[in-house]
Amino acid sequence: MTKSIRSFLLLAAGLPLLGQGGPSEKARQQLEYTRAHYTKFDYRIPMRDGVKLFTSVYVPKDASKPYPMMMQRTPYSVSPYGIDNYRTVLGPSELFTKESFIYVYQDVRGRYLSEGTFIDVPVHSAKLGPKESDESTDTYDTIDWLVKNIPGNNGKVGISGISYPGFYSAFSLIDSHPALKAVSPQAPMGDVGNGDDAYHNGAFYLSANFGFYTSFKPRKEPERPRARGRDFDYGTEDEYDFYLRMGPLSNANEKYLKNENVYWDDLLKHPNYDTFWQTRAEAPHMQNVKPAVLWVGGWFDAEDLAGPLKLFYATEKNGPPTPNTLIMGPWSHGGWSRGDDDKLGNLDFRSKTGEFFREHIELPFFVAYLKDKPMEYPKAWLFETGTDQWIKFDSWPPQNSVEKSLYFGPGVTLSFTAPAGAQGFDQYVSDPAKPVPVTAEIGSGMPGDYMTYDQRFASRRTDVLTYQTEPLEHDVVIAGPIRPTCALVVI
Ligand code: PG9
Repeated sequence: MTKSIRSFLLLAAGLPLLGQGGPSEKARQQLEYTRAHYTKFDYRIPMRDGVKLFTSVYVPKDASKPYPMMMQRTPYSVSPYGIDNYRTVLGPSELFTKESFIYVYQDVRGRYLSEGTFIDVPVHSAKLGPKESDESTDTYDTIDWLVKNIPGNNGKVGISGISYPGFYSAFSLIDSHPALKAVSPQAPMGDVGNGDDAYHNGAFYLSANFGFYTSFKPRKEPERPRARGRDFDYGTEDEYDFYLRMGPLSNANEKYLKNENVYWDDLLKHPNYDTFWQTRAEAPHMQNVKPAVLWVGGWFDAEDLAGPLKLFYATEKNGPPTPNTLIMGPWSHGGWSRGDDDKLGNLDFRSKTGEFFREHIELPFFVAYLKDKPMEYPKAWLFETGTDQWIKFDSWPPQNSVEKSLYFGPGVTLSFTAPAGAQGFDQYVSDPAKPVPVTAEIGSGMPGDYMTYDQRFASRRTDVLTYQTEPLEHDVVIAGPIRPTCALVVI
């Protein structure tokens, strides 16, 4: 698993990133606060098809008033397990822990202590029978049970999650429970076959997926997370060399995965955007969305940049006019959930963008819709890189934006003016024995900030085409969808 995904998953499971000497002093204080102000309960909540989902609930000890419930549904475990073991932070950030909600964490169907069978990137079926379930009905049934059984709740529920938990957050919007009032799908895996995680416009994300699926595997029966190292010896820390030695991807099973991971096998069985992937896209199901939605994504998110944008547009197009806001910041995958985020790789954004988001956007959103403290949100609230400023937009793309075309031209040029004369073409020889690296640095796994890297080391290769405009005579702001259209002919 890549470093960025591994540390992100630890955080997603509410575990402090341990330094060399164990929990930090800050994590110790957070844990002390959580224990002093909340009581933890564990439940196995029955779904309509009888499967029971393991759910941990943290209830404020101050029973003087009712509280809304904030929920996260995850395939990455709701560790730590056991009613005597507490998460250090409750909610999307430590600001929530002190704001006081009832916090709900659930192992999704088929993962860790929940019953049932896990389906990787499951499909939504609009034709479910009364006793048939999918992730939208599991969310509905869970909310229904919580509202009826958790003492001291105010009947309002919010859901938030990043990446896979973001996928489940978006799923909760389908035929949502009436108590679900506010949802923030963050870096949701909205279209895994085209733009998120597996394939980006046809390119397979090898390092990220091989690293992920070497540990994200089917389980045989409900189990707690097991401490695990690598299941096999890579034989090198040089990833470029490792994949060259692997040879064709079909060798991965024989050499390393031993046919134990159907999730990985599915990726290789579907290299094109076929019905397998089309039926897993969430955008077609963003219909008649009723809760308020805060879509969150990072401009430098190498895993799920497409998801928040595609699902925001779909929700906007399909209506009804529920509060539907897009937040995009200068962040890597999940970067907004921790740290100051004033820098990423070699870029300096000159302000603490993550802190700003958590304090002025994320927490107020849930307080507004779950604690009746209304707050007006713009249609889009985006961080413009370059000028390094947050800008609010009443519509997105902006009303004053002008659609422009950039054209490939002779001599690998790029221009806002269509080239004169007949259509041309460029060509290069791609040698599988010398593939193009994504970074000059050889690490282990896809570095989380690699989208900020200087790619000139690659653009000089004869098997890379780099199109360049003449020097720009004025600043250009790109605001809105970028739709590349070009014909790639492989001979
Ligand atoms: N979006 C991340 C991921 C999911 C599936 C495969 C690879 C990466 C994540 O949930 O961390």
